[in-house]
Amino acid sequence: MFNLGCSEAKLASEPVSLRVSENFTSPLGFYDSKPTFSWNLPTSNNGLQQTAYQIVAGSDPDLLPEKADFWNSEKVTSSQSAWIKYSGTALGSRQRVYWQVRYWDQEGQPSEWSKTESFELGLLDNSDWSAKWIGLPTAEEEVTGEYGDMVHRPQYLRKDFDIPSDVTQARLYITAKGVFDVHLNAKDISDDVMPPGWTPYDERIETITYDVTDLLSQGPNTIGVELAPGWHSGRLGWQKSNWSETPSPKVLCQLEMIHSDGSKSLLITDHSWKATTDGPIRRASIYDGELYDARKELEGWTSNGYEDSDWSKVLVEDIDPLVDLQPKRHHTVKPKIHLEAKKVEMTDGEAVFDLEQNMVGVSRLQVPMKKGDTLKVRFSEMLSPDGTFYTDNYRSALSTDYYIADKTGVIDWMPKFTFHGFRYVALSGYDLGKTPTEDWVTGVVQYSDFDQNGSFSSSHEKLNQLQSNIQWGLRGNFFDVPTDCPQRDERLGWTGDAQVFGPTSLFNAEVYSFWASWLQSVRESQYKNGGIPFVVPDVLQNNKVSSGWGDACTIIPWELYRYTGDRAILEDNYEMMKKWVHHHKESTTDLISHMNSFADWLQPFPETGNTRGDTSPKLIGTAFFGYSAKLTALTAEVLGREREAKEYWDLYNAVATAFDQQFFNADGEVTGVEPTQTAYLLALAFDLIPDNKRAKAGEHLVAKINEADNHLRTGFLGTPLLAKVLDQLGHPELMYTLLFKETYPSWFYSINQGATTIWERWNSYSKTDGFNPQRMNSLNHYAYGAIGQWMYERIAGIAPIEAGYKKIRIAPFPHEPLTTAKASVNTTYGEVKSSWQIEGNLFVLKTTVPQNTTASIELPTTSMETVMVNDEPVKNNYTVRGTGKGKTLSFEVEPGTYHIKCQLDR
Ligand code: RAM
Repeated sequence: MFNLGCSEAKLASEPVSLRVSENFTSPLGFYDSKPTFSWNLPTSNNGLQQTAYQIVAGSDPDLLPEKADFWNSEKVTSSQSAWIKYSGTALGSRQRVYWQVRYWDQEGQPSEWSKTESFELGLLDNSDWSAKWIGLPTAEEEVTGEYGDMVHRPQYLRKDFDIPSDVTQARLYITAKGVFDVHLNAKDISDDVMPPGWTPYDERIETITYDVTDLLSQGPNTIGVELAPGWHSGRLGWQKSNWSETPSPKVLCQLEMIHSDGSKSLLITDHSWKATTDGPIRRASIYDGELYDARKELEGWTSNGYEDSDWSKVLVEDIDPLVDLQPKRHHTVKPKIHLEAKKVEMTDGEAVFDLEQNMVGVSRLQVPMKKGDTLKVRFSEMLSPDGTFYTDNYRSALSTDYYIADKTGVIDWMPKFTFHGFRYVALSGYDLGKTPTEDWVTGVVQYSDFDQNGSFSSSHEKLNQLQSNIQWGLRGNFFDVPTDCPQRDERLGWTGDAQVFGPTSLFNAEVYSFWASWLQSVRESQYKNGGIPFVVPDVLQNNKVSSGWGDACTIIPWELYRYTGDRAILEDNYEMMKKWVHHHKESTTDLISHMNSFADWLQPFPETGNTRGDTSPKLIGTAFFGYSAKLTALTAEVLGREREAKEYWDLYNAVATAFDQQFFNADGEVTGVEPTQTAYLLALAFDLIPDNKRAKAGEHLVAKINEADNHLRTGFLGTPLLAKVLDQLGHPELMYTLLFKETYPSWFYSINQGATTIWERWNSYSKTDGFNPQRMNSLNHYAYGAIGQWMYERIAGIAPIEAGYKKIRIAPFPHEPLTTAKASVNTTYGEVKSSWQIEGNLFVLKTTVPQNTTASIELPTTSMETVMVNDEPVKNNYTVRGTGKGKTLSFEVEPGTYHIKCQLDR
């Protein structure tokens, strides 16, 4: 075992958890030819700190570490164990790179070398592709969908080919204008859902790489691709749009093989492929569902020798040099969780299955049917009080699947090229001779393939339900892009929703690459004048912007940096941030904004009765202008651009002055516009009024909240700021009051009405009044889940002080009605844990601080003499930072696990 005190030549344990770029582990078809390297120091309770590191990288594992042919960083004196930039030989497409790392500890002792990790690049350039786009001209078929719009019939494309000699390595590079599923020799080669996913297709289409070495053999082989419209050629954006005019879906693939004699061969999509639309998937639409006709199954079509003489020749299209083909830079959507139906009941002739959880994905159906019958599968997020399906909130999305049986017996089917948001599934058309049982329906939960990153729980059942609802909101709306909702005729990448939920998502899930990827889409979608569209990818194409929404382009990069410590995310997005701030400026008169705004969207009890709430759009626009300027200044500082940093600080200060003069009086009160909770929250959260007014403005805010009988009156923009501001004002207990409110509007209100996800509106449904009459009423909308950040940061008490948690704040704030709370977060340096409970008048905290960091622990006491750390009084090795900052006592600790007890002052 590693022993710090020991100065023998025994090497320290090796680094673990080796990652490249945005936390990828041994990626294949990797996008980043200039990756960064990260690792963790081994877990042990010994205050381990890194003082230096060395990285080696090479083309062959046998060359490591001594003869690394790509890069040897040599010993670098640095405590940085994450985001180290590769600076070796330039790497090209297909290159496989092996790497190792070691570190020196605080005694100057080197560690063992880590295990060897690797990554393999995908096809980085359009010029790497010999393949051509192929497909059938499905637009010409003029098929009408259920919704009455023209749809592209799904296609089946195939090719038999011969492999002359043994294959030692094979990679399939593939993508589509549309969505696909690919088979080799009768095997479905992956469980990816609707790859390649959704990017601004006019700018960039992502490509996927599969290792198919084991699926090929010498002799005859066959490849088959199913292709459907997906986001590329399907209807989007809640209207009967002109998307039917989009070009027919196409596929592009290139199979590259290396043979045992060292030779290489290639199979590409070209004119020699055959295709048909006469297969079982008759229709597939994201909004409207899928129709599968089993009578049309093409038995054996992905096996060699299938008779395809009546299939059509494909049309061939060259690769467009203006559209970048780039390896997918985050994880594909996968089936992640399987939910059993818990109940089944008959309602109006349909068998209604209840999964007891609102979810996103598809249903797997194992249902008895009679030959020739059509199974109709309807979905709903909630039942009306009379037990019937509530589908008004799907609006025009038909969200219905059909299956036509080819024989009598139990089918086993789930659709491929659609997804639904639902808790209930209604079946009709099954074999009426059979009694429905729960095992007929399984909910297959699909989302971008990320791992859980944190956990939170407490002694309070409803708070735990809220945490569960937040996590389900996250699973439901991370379907390749961040969406506002997953069920109605929308499911779009609304920028405002994304910026409010970003931080909470990072606590709960490993979504760094997800966000970094989406930000690339945001950059690609930025208008020439610097504007950021409402939604990304920008299917609305209306050239409009909204304050608080477009600011996603400054807020998300900054938050990603704060939580990861990776400067690259700032480098990548800095130009976009600057252009957006410029656009803000262009939308002002004397620095007061007149930018359009969705404003405090869906604020409860709006005076005006509209969805945009009562807070002045001018105040909101000016506040976000100032905030975006500030984040750009901070970014410029991190990037070492001092002149620009000054420029943006000056701008921020000027905007703050204008804001203060325009909207606040000398008494720290909002004037001239509606003095809403959100008006105060924005001023305080974004630091837009002078210090000497903050306390007064804070009092006005608290008075506003008191006036509302301690209820929030905030919508999308104000709600995420409540906790931070009340905490800064020294009123975290008021945040507890708001959070534990049971009555409307509050988080628990929806839970009391039966919510299993976060809702779009504080009152999307109530037991007394039923559903909100508005059809824009998603029951799976993550925005109000933004409170999750505070649950981690202050209830459990885990937050970064320095970017990436290099320095950590452990500052739990215990308060009634909680008696315990606990959380863990997997950070850049390893897992941080905090778990507390109240025992009589004692506060008991157990916390783990990962290696190569330090933490400041803040305890809810001022009686230093009562503090015991690992059964010893706070002394010597602990630095006490003052005996009572507010009501806390803080001291710094090195990595390790600490059991702490103290007298609770509250
Ligand atoms: C609706 C949704 C979405 C919101 C926009 C402004 O489409 O509620 O979440 O961002 O409006």
